[in-house]
Order: sequence, then structure tokens, then C-alpha cells
Amino acid sequence: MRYPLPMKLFVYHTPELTPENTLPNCAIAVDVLRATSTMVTALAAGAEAVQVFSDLDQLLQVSEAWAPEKRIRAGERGGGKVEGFDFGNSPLDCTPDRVAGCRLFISTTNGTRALTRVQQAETVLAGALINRDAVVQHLLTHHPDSVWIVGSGWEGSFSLEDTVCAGAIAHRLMEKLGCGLEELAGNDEVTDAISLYQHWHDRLLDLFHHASHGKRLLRLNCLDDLKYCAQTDILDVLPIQKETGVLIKA
Ligand code: 3SL
Repeated sequence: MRYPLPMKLFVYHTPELTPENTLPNCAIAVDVLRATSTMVTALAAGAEAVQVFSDLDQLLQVSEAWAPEKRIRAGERGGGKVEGFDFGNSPLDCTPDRVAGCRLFISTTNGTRALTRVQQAETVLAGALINRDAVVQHLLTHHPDSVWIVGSGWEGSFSLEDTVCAGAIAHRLMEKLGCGLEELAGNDEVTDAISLYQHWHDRLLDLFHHASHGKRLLRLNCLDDLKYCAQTDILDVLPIQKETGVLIKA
């Protein structure tokens, strides 16, 4: 099937690199290691919603209105769990017995900043490798004119894991649209991301071992998280923003 074009896709490696004073029709925030992987997993495990915060104090204050058995507070800084919080930022903590029916209140170093940057866009999604197909399916169904994939990076810098995920989304989208790169790509970063994905697509875990944040997580004994987040298309779940900062299962 040939879908109508134009859909223009832009990739930005960090929230800081996105253009000012403009937003796309659809924004996809990506933080493969690990915030968006955690959000997807929490919703797949039955969490009622995920609410994101840049600020830890604000998270504590807002979540206070929820009954303790209906809320989970997840706080990560520097890769570790913030003291006093229920979870850090490991997707592996998000099992149905722990999260079903609860709202996950989450603040992480970089991932939540990417979501905050694009939260005024018409449609805001959270993407990761584990739900890549669900993201692509949404784009094929809704066909927004302009799409941004915004990587979280690490404290303002490029990250391999978010870029390879952007490439995985772009590559699959191009295949499904049956179009060429020149038709889809809105900036050079799209080409760059697809090349990275094509080179590493069957060795994503290896790539994570080269990534600076992958190495940081390995030092924190998070190999199982890396293995989990390196899987592609394992969950058919798409977090979509229903009100500012609150994502539910689409
Ligand atoms: O920076 C972030 O938002 C994180 O996802 C970092 S970590 O993987 O939890 O260390």
C-alpha cells in the first residue's frame, strides 16, 4: 500500500537541539536507557498512567493527592534510585503485581526533560526500541504532517541508544511508506540515525556496551536492563499524552 506523503520526519539528538518557537504535529520522546522503556513497560504491565516531572519536589507534592496503594514514585538521578522513592528507573521493576492499577509518578535525569520540551505538541508519544512498531503504526494511521523524534541524550549530549532508536523508527517507517529517504527526511540527522541503525540493528546490545550511558549503567550492575531495552518490538503499547505530563496507553 502506498501512503500519502508528505510526512516530514526530523530527528533531534537532545531536547536542547530542537528549534525554538515551533512544534511538530507529532513529537516522539525517546530515552531508550531507560525512561521511555520504563514508561512503556509500566503501561504494558497495567499502570493506569505515567505522570512525568522534571522536579522531584513537585512530583512528591502532586503524588501526595493519590492513595499510597494507587501510586508509585519513581525517581532517578545519576542512574541511581533517589532515596525515599519506591522505584528508580528500571523497567524490570514494572511488573504487573507492583504497578497494575497504579499511577507511576516519575522523574529522571534526561528522559523526562525530553517529554517536557515537546509537551505542547498536538500529539506526544513515548518511544523506545521495545515499542518501535507501535510508534510506527500510530504514524501510519494518523499520518501527521510533521514528526519530531527527540532523543534525551545525556545532560545535553548525543547518545547512541536514542539515535539508533530514532533510526529504527525512521527505517521501519520508510519501509512501510514505501518512500525514499529524500521524501521522508526533514533534516540530516534522519539519514545519520538510519545509517547507525542499519549498521547495528542485529547487535543492539553490543552497541549499548559502547554507549557512554550504557557503560554507566553497567558500572551500576544494570546489564539486565540493557538486555531488556535492546530488544525490538516486544510490546505493542504506545504511551500517548492525554493531558500535560500525563501519558496513558493509546
Ligand atoms: O536520564 C534519564 O532520564 C535516564 O533514563 C537515566 S537512567 O537510565 O535511569 O540512568
